Amino acid sequence: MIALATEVPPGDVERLRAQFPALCRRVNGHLLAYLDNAASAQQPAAVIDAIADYSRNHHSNVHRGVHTLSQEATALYEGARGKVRGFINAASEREIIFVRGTTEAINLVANTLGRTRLQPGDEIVISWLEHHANIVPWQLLCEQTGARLRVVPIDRRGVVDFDAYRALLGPRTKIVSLAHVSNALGTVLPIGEFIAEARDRGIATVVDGAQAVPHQRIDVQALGCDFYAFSGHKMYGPTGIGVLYGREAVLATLPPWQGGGDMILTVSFERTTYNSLPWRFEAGTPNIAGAVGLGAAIDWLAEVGMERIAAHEAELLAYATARLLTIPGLTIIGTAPDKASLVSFTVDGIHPHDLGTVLDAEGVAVRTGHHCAMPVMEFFDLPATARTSFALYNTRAEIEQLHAALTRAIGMLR
Ligand code: 7TS
Repeated sequence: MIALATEVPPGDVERLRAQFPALCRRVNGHLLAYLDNAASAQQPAAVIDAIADYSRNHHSNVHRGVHTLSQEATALYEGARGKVRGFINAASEREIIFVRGTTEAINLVANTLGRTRLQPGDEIVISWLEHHANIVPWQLLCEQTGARLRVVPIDRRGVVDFDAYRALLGPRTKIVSLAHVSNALGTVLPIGEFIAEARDRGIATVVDGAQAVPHQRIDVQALGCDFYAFSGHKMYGPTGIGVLYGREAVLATLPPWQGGGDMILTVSFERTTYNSLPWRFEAGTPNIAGAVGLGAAIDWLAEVGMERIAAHEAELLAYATARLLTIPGLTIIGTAPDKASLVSFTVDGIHPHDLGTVLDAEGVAVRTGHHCAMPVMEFFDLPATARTSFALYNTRAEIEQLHAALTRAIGMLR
């Protein structure tokens, strides 16, 4: 259990909540209980204002103009890169590539590292609990190269089998790509141990950190991974911006992916030379406003403190788990000992979509469906689950609102 001293006092949460305009909304006549944070978290005023300030006062294209606005936009964009570097403790800003999100980050790795390193018969190892973003790019790569996808099994709790993982690693394994935290089950992988096993064998490592970055401090150097991917919109920033961290020694050996402006040094019809890191992987005008918003989210998170966030969310997870288990017929899917602050569940005899619809009528926002993790649903022999996922601003009162709404929904739908 979490020591009381590290929990965020209730007054603190109220002060944090007041900074999120969307949390003050009413939905269908009820106070909004926003419990779909694993999909996208809400944005604090500091993020919204930073984007508005950029758009009002500094908007221009980056890396091109000598004029003042272009220089300001460039400084803001590159300043955001510096903030990301510090946030995940990368060794250099050359290792921080701005992308659209986790999905694009993984596709970038598959299309550069994957396409140049894989031979027919080589193997890529993922796990059973991956989001589709960490499955489909590798399947496409397998089709293109003749490589083979190998999948590490999970158990009934949703824990990835470490021994089976070790047994799968062999001379043909070229890439390991694993979620740090499962979006469908909440399982937290001891990712450092998984990475170490692969690194010892000279295998490239990719981590899908989409669900980890908002909840715990990430140190990519301590983890020792080659790549780490995440999305701005799950960490209180805007959509359309995300990050691929790549270890410089690996990135420097990769060919470009997309071609166009910004990623070149010189172009002629005979020969094009490419820009240095990280711009070599950022073709075209980037999402400048998005990067500014992400930078503001990082500043804001640093002010709140990742340890404080982790403690508060662990407390919410324990409380929600206990409260949900009092509901007859409710089963929690995903019971790993180390879980992030989300709970997937089913209720006997009721389809999750029907539950979600009735909960929405009560102002409670949860996710229902396969969560872009269809193999997980297949493993548990379910079409879908309902999922409540918590952020730093959620409260016990909202969990009570969920509990009451669920109880009413079950009475209505049974
Ligand atoms: N990986 C994981 C573990 C995720 O949870 C998600 C998004 C992605 C990758 C893809 O991120 P994107 O920003 O590129 O879309 N997960 C969810 C979810 O759980 N509900 O909606 C999106």
